Amino acid sequence: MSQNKSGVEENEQQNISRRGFVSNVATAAMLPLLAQTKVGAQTPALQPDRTLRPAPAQSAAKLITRQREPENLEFNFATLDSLLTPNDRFYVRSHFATPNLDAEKWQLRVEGAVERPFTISYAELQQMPSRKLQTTLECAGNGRVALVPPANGVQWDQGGVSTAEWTGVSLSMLLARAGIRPEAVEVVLEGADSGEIKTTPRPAGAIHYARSLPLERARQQDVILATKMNGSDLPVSHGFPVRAVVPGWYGMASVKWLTRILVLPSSFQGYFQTIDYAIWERQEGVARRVLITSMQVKASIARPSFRESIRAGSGYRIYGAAWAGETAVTKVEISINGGQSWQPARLSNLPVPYTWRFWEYEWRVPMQPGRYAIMARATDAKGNAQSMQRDADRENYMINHVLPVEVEVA
Ligand SMILES: Nc1nc2c(c(=O)[nH]1)N[C@H]1C(S)=C(S)[C@@H](COP(=O)(O)O)O[C@H]1N2
Ligand SMILES: [Mo]
Repeated sequence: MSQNKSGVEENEQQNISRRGFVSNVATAAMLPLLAQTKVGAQTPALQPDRTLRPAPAQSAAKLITRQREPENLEFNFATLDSLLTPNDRFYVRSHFATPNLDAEKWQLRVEGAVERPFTISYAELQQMPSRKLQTTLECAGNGRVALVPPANGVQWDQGGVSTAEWTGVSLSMLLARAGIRPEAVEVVLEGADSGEIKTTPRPAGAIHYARSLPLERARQQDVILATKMNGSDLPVSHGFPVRAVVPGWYGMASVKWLTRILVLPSSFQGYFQTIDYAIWERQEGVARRVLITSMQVKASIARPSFRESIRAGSGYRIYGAAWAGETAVTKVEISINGGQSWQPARLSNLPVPYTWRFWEYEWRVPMQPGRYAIMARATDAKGNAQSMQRDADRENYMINHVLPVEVEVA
């Protein structure tokens, strides 16, 4: 692990090489997710903590660089210790160079299939009534490093996910002010960032980052245009001065550096809507392209970390977080034998809508030395449990099948 100028850990190579680690458990094709740092003896107790905490100064808490340009930084999931991820530990996922916007000059244009198109300034937006919303954001490519064979895209380990409290104005207020015309069906959110796509198929020139929401979803009060993250102005990397937050959906819907809202009378066929951030789905035997929306139920293990050495006969606390997008996590189960049998984990904080829940499990570590495959599997309120198998039609997105973390008991 080397340090670059900004002090961030560089271990992409290490992760990629670990992909080849052969596991002899039931899910051999799925690679253990790799934690960067051993949590060690002074593991902080998981607090049912809804308050904000100052970012700890330890280097272990720093973001992991996956890509420098554009900026793609991963939350160090092994350091999970609070419900809200401090801003300087929150993962960053950007497709183009980070735009440096001046809040004084920033303007948001609302136009398209509306009665009264208008432009609003930052100061004006700040004067509107705002709401606070806590939500877990997960990149749809989170966990991709585990896919075999390797999938295209940023090689996220477990940390393409974080949670924050956002403050902002409901998108619905701006839509109401503009007056939605009857033919409107979707609302496109466009960012100020732009660039060229490097993989085919692709448009010939530069495009902006843009995603749409069905009108129905766009009108829900909990879709907000956030100006604050965990009580501070949005950091530049997270969309300063204004970003959308679409709770319960994968991160791609929460458009950063928002500068335009375009109401459409038809479904949006943008690049990040149909080519990227879309998967295949089979219905009645027909495979069709489906856009990615709601986060799927998932439990991730923060402790132990990959290949951690654990003392035989000891008591060991396995823990992590689980989330389920627009619905609630109802159950997390643990297996220490590669999925042959499962025990319930304890859900350790009260459920907060759209927000991950901590879980923990006291493991009485066997006397028998050897390699153990630890798994966590979550179930949501709709009865969906995490699959044991990867659905290949999802290509490089929506990675929520059960992944083992292998440890050495010695
Ligand atoms: N304008 C813009 N918005 C964007 C993106 C982007 O590249 N440009 N990336 C999206 C993706 S894929 C994710 S996962 C989230 C990440 O938000 P974060 O960087 O604040 O964690 O932002 C989304 N919004
Ligand atoms: Mo993402």
